[in-house]
Amino acid sequence: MAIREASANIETFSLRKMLDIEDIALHDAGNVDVSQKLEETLRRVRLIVADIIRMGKTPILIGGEHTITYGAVQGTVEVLGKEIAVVSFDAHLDLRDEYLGETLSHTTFMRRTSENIGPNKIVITGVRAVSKGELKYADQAAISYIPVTEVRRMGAEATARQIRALTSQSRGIYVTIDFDVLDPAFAPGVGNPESDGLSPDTLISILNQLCDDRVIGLDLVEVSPHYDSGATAAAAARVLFEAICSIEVSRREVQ
Ligand SMILES: [Mn+2]
Repeated sequence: MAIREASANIETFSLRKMLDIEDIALHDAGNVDVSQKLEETLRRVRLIVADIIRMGKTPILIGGEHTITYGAVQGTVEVLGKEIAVVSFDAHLDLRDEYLGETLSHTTFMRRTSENIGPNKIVITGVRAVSKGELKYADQAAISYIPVTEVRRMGAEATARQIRALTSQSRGIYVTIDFDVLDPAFAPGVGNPESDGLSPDTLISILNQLCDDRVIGLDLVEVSPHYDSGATAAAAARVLFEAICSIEVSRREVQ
């Protein structure tokens, strides 16, 4: 709701892509009713995402808890099969096997997703906050991750090229943006802020290069209005606008 409200208060024109988001056919499908039971909420997300993809459209989800990505990827796989890649932007790996007794939460959902589509189809970018166990699992399972220091060393363009190369065997990419990938200076209103993060310019520049007609779904999550002055929600709306404009420009070129 906070990002939706913020989106009404920022300019809609993308100077990066020379496109006005108001000139793109978008539909706001409203909010998913969240159940007290996580499994039920995930089931709803899965069904809705599958429906939207079956209609030939691209679901864009906004949250909230990162665990929704697990349901969204399940819905995507239901329609398109497992030959898809998941491209994540996140300070964390979210690869724990369990956390506080739970096997399905925002700290473990990428492990479950890896078990669903296969570890070689996951790329996590902007990483800087990990546990030893997660690193061990990532290395053993051959999950690709690009630490934030590597992003800075390579620059946005080369980072996007590397993500493309790592996912070139897949039929499409599902992009998930945990907003804690940004530095808390730019996005303080997130559940688990981690210093030493990306700038909005770097994130948007990577997305501008990466988000094309191969994107089959996208989400932006973990924005927490309780911790926010409004700056995080406004930045989230801007990042979403730029990602959507990038997808649209690429599709118009293909047509
Ligand atoms: Mn995170």
